[in-house]
Amino acid sequence: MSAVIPTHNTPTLAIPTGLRQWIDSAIALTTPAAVHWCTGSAKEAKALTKALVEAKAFHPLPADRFPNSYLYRSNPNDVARTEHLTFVCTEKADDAGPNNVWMDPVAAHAKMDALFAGAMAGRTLYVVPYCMGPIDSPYSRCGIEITDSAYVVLNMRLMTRMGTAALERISRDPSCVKGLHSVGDVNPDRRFIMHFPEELAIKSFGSGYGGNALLGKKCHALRIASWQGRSEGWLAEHMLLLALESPSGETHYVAAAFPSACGKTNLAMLVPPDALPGWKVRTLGDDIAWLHPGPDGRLWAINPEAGYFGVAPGTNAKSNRNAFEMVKRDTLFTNVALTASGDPWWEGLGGTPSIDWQGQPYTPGNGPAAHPNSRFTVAAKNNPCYAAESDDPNGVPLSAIIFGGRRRSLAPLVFEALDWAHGVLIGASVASETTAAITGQVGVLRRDPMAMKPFCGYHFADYWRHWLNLGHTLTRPPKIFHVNWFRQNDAGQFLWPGFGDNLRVLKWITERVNGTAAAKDTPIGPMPTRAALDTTGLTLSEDALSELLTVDRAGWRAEAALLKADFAAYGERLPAALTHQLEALVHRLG
Ligand code: OXD
Ligand code: MN
Repeated sequence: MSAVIPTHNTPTLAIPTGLRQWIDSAIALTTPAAVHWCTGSAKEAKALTKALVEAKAFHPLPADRFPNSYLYRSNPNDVARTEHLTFVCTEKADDAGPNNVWMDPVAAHAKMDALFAGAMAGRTLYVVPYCMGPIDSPYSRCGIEITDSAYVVLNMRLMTRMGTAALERISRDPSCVKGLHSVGDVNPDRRFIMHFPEELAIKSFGSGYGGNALLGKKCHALRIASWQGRSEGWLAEHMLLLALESPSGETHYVAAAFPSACGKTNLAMLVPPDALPGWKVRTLGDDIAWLHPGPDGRLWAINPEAGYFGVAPGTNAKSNRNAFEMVKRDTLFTNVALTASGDPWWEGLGGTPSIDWQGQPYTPGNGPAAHPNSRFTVAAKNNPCYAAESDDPNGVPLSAIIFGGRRRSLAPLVFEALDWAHGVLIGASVASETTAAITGQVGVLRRDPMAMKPFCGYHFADYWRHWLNLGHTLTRPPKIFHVNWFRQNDAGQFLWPGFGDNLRVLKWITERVNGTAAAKDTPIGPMPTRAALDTTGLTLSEDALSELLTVDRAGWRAEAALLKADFAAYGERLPAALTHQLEALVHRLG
């Protein structure tokens, strides 16, 4: 380490040489005023928080109602993931695939190193060791993020197993992901998020926004990990993970993939309706799951994260009672509004805002008071329905995988895949109307295979092949389903109540796994008979129910034609088995 750099706390642990050299060269390049190795301790978090409050970057919330909680306002130009500035830099452009924006790795390094040169002058460089997954799990993977943002450090502390325990693991196993991040001058013209999967490396410059800056999350646990998973025989997926316990005490583990802001966090923390007593949902994860074939022929899952970076708007005691409770302490809020008494506020909460997300007096004419992509960051253990299995090094065996999207028409409430390969087609067909989690137009239908369009670190055709191959290794694969909570009638009203009532669909799914629920065969896959879907205590018109459980053959034929055109973009790499699945669907549709 350069002698001129004051170091707060060099660790005593032996850091593998390659990593030490990488850290030294990052310090030499970015020329920080100080270097701090993060331990993850409460004392450290307190000191960083205090400094952010003093710098007016953190706004303390009323300590009696929101103890140890703070509001952070990001630069208004930096409020969401920026997919057009997110690159996958593989040696061969083809390996990144048409689903990614590609840049040559040599050019990308040169571009990024020029931006990073001197970028941390006058700032502290934080070395943030983290572990994705339980520290003692063979399925976990580590990383080190170098950042000049104390906000990032505090978020990483909530979102990952961060600090000394992770560094100890890294000192034993140096194969960790190297992430270099600087907020730079938060200039969108100088903002790039580059991934180098072949080097297990990330460089992110010019953004402090979660998905761009908390490198353990989308960058590592999805883009780089999906690449790692392919070479090592596992899957990194954009999936929530939940435990569903029936009144008889039987537990099924379910993973579910939905595009951003389709209610993953709400489903992961679902509160069962009063009409279905005895059912319980516990949360293992709300965003990412890593899936491994187990020695017993089942598919096992861990959640690599340790916290939630959830969308605040729409969260309330009805939509998500658990989230509503858990953010009342130890929470970092980003870009929410404030009430007159200084409490955090967002659309859907009730009451009135006083100060908007940019810190200005709220004027209704100026748009929403909280940014539509405003967030809360909170440790998973704050969740009243946290599943203790989240810390099991072996993970949990999956009974079912669910795919879903936000679609006002066509996709019925729920249908089942005929087998694993058909399930891969269903996953590859996921489409959803866009929301505020990314920059760009809201409400446009886009194809988002496996909800991984923004997150798969390699060519989608190779990814589907990997899914298909992995299925062959499973003798007891999970059943695969597709759901849609967002069907609307001609008047634009939702047909299905959603939220806690989604348990009714989960119940049918686990009963299908047990072989006890009835289904009718349809060209797109088995669907519940009316009697098999438990509607006890639900006020739902017969018309709504029949619309939710009907297959519009003409609409599906048009969908299959669109899908064929979308798949054509993946060229010759497209696995034949997937094409056969699509042909079989067209045949069944008649
Ligand atoms: C997220 C996203 O932030 O998917 O989880 O955009
Ligand atoms: Mn997500």
